Amino acid sequence: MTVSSNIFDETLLDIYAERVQSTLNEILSYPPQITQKPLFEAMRYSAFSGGKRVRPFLTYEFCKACTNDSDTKAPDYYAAAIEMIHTFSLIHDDLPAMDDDVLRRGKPTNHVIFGEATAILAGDSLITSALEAVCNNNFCTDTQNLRAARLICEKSGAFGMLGGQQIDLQSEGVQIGRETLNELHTLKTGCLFSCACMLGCIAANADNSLIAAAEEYGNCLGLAFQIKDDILDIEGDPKKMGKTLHKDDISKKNTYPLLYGSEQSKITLHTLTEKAIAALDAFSGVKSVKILTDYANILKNRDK
Ligand code: GRG
Repeated sequence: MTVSSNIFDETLLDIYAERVQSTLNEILSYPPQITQKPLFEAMRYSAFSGGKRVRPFLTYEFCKACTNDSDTKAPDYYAAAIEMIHTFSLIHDDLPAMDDDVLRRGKPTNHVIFGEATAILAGDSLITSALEAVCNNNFCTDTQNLRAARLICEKSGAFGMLGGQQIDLQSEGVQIGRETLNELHTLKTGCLFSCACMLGCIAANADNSLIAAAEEYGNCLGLAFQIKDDILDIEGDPKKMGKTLHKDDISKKNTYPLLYGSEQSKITLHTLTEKAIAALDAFSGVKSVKILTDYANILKNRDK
């Protein structure tokens, strides 16, 4: 499907969502008679339960910003892989041992439907399948695939998203300073965002200066996204959000609005969005980068 517009229009979101949907469908396919069928059903349940597909969007758009080619299939498996890692994190985050949530995207969480043990395995299998897909990307070279796989491990592992989750657990009910709060959210949320952006550049075989700019954009956007999420946890509409709200306050989580108030958090959200947009200067002269500018503002103003 061709994506030719350089002005943001909502259909772009649908086009990329469809593209990642179809790649996920291929990666998560299984023979009908397979004995471990519930595992595949659990993986597919969360992969197709109505996520916004923010991270794949970033992978596709950064690839386009580097190549100006919206039809290349190079980013397809990378975009699906980052969405699978994101899906794993949601399944595990909802488990009784973590946030113990029964609702996600307006539907029962994975463990509520499939049981805790299968939900754990579904999350684990999404990680291994994501990395396998990256290695099997025939539209990139082995060198690109190795770089992509290593990046996903770094950004989602103990020095990345999982490290952020650990800091979050350790900090519950404890007063933390701004530096630790930034570290927590940069790792927990920013890392997958920056990874998604960088994967698009890797798919395009872009040079390191563009990959570094994509990382900066992703880190700022991810942090902004988390602050917005925490504001929505207080001020949002539970129907639109599709999850239980006000849990941060109840479980004494360290969030920007709870530590610094809603107004100050909105200022920080705006500043970070502008900082993300400024990182796009590295792509000067690239027409399609306007979409990434607009997208940063769309995420800032989202209501779900
Ligand atoms: C592996 C247990 C474990 C945790 C890792 C990422 C994470 C830490 C936990 C997931 C829950 C969470 C609050 C993450 C912060 C980032 C965030 C706001 C995720 C929600 O992302 P959206 O809005 O989700 O893109 P959809 O539903 O649209 O896919």
